[in-house]
Amino acid sequence: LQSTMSVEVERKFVCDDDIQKQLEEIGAVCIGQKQFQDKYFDTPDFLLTLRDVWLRCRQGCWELKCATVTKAEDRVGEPQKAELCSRYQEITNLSQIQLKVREVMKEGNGEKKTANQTHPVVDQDTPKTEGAKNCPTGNESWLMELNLVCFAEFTTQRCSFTFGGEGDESGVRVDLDQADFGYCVGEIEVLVPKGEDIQSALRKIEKTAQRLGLSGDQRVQGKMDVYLQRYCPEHYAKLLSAHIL
Ligand code: V4E
Repeated sequence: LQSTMSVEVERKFVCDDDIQKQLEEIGAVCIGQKQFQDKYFDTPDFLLTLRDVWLRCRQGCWELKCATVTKAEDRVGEPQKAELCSRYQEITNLSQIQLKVREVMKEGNGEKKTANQTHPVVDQDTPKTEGAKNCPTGNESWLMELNLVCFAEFTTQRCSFTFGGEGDESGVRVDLDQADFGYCVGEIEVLVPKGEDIQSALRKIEKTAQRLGLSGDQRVQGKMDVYLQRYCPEHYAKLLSAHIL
């Protein structure tokens, strides 16, 4: 990621056995495979995830994903399309992550939040050296200070595809993920830089989904849904009743 602030718009899909062939048929090119380990953190009473805020350490780098709109707001306008796609603000600069986490925790402790936005996008300039700053030095005392503990840990094998040229699919990426606890899922995603057009990303994702022949009538579970359902049923139940998952 170049910027520490962008919005990830994505749609998950169930991948069948010939998905790789289908992707190649519509002009997708495999840009590589990788394996990464994710560790997700929250307070023991789930202060962050119950607010749709996801703190993780991926291969030693910190990332925070925050819902930019609530699920209810997402249904206004174009119901079918919006519901299938999720939008999360991504923050990768460690001090911005810590700031945001503290802010969310304060909200969780009874402070009022802004009426229309779940998590307003904070407009801060990105320090040019953010990559270096994010690499943990082994000093993770901020986690203890904020009472954050690891609640999920898994490894993913990912095969990524993109589309060349300037066409409808430019900027669209398709990831095929296989988690080590035995779950596979596909994602069509577009990363939208801070302040740029989300609608165009939604249209591109929709177009790619159509070309892959995906029907939009089922809710597809992400890796985290399946992980929590299997290994942390209490946490899972709480997120379900809060309509986070
Ligand atoms: C669980 C969750 C989030 C954490 C990240 O989940 P996801 O994007 O599925 O992981 P991954 O590995 O594909 O991350 P990437 O490499 O793309 O950055 S962010 C939001 N949620 C909640 C959530 C939801 N509301 N709905 C669905 C279908 N999945 C997850």
